[in-house]
Amino acid sequence: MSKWVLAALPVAMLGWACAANAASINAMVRTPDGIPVEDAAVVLNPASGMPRPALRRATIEQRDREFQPYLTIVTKGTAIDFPNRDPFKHHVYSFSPPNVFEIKLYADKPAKPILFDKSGEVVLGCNIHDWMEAHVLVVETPWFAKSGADGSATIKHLPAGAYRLRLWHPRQRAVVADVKVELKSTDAQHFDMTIDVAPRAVVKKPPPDAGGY
Ligand SMILES: [Cu+2]
Repeated sequence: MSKWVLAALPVAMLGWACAANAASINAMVRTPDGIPVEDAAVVLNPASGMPRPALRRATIEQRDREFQPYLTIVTKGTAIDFPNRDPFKHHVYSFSPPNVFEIKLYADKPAKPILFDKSGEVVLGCNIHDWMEAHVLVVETPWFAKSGADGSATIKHLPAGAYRLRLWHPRQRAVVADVKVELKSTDAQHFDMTIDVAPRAVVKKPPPDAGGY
């Protein structure tokens, strides 16, 4: 929209235009050696006045004797479904306070989702399949993204304002200091970020025909 058109708009419309959530950030996450890091959480916490997030629903599948996805980021108050897509039972648990829970041996979809109403880091396991591992990061803010295989994570539709940018990974070797971010209404800011991540422990799973296990 050109400047003279904007100037012709009534004041009420301008107010709306200023309030639009038009800023975005993109983070490129790499190891100190420059290798792209997948499954990093990029989280934007407003410096003041956390908005009330809309209630959400998420899904973590058990498929081919693995959790999918490996990392799920949710806003506090999200209910997560744990559908079992395998032809045998799983037994999902978390020992991570304060989000401790257990879904005892089950097939198909459990009747109720699990409510994640406390922020924090949650490790998921399965009592039957030792190698199964997944993570949930429960955050306060509605603004977050997960890096893809290329190490890139983008958060869109951000209101202008001051934020703290948090970088986290389930296998990080050290805590990364938050970065202060100041966003104007139409900013698209880029951040090159570094995090040292341990390799995923390889726990060998038995062949798929091992008696339904
Ligand atoms: Cu299992």
